[in-house]
Amino acid sequence: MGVINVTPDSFSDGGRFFDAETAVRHGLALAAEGAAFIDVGGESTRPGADPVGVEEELRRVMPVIERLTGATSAVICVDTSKPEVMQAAARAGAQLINDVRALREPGALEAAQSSGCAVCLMHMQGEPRTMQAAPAYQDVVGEVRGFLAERARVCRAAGISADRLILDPGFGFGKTVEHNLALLRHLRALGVDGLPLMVGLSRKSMVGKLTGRPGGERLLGSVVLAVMAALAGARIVRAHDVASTVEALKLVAAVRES
Ligand code: 8Y4
Repeated sequence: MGVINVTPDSFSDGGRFFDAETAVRHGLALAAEGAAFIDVGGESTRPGADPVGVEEELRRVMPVIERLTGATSAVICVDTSKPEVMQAAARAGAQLINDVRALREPGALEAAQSSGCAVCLMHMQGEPRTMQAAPAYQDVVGEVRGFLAERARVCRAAGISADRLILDPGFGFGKTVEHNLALLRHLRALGVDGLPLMVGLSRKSMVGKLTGRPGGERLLGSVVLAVMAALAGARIVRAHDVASTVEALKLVAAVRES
């Protein structure tokens, strides 16, 4: 899964002017590099980020989703927690909802169900603004697994069939490096009912903390973690550097399938 951000921190002018064409070109490039999914997100979920309103989020993502769905065979994924954005994106042709709040916002469960989209349910402790202040668990693997199992159960009870569900432990979302390492070490134990697992490790602070590399120099570390996650059973890898990640995962697949 390739990522295109349409949040102000990704615009050189600080977000006053948003160029949908540039984002669409980026999305098409990621598809050409081998991304099966393009994730389009208009709410920054970085640690410390402020919430964004529904009108602003629609203004950011919809022009990009509308143009991309007609222009690529990659599956378009909308990264949102808002029911209005889920519905609008689905009407424009998005087929996957990536919700870091796992459909816990009011109306989100019903919107996702009626959209017909598949859904990635992600674990997060707290909210983006404060989640990295003091992450704490008794048993991080057990608690993340329990949360994902419960959200999957709620989704199925709401009419979202198992073949529409993907689970994600949410690396970095209310987790210390030690928590992230425990989750990656025990990724297989996070499996619930055979549902596919997605991981996002690309460029995250964990890579920086373990290698000493700043944001722009985390490609090698990100690809190594992607390979380790794939070997541990991850089925979808969310990444910024699609060409390198796809190349690495081709090798993983070749070794495993021979
Ligand atoms: C540089 C750029 C450094 C971006 C860090 C980041 C996940 C996710 C994010 C994830 C799922 C991010 C929306 C964080 N991470 N969705 N979203 N799983 N499902 N940070 O791990 O990429 S945003």
